[in-house]
Order: sequence, then structure tokens, then C-alpha cells
Amino acid sequence: MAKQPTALECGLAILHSTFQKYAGTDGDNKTISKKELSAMLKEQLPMLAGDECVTALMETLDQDKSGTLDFMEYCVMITTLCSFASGHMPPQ
Ligand SMILES: [Ca+2]
Repeated sequence: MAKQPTALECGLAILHSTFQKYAGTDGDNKTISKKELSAMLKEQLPMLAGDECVTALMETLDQDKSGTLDFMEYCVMITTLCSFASGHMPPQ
């Protein structure tokens, strides 16, 4: 009998598959465009949806100023959101 994946393993797989799902809508599943980010936020994180939020997130997360988010830039967003949600963000 195959060993069941742990909750964290499932979570990691979901984070990766969610990136690929939205990144792949324009045929390039290696990066997320602003349009793809907007669709992802609207469906997956509706509290962050909206043109102003999408623009602010792209400007903040697109560290190499490529105009798209690669997987590592997406991971920064996920890490930051986890930190906010768990109250682990340091005081500003
Ligand atoms: Ca980028």
C-alpha cells in the first residue's frame, strides 16, 4: 500500500500546481503575467483581487523587473501571505 502524503506535502504540491495552472494559461507555464495574476487572485485569493492590488503586487514581487512572476517570485508572495496570516511578520 502506498504511503499517504502528509498534509504539508499536499500543501506544497497544491502551491506548485496552482502556479502552473495560472502560469500556463498563456502557453508559458514558467511565469505568471499580470493578467494571469489577476485571474489567480480573483479565483483563489479574492480578498487581494482588484486592479490596484494586482498592480501593487506585480511591482513589489517582480524583483527582476521582467514584467512577469517566476516561481521564486510567486514563492515570495506565498511566504509573505503565510507570515501575515500566522502573525509572524515583524513590526514595521
Ligand atoms: Ca519577474
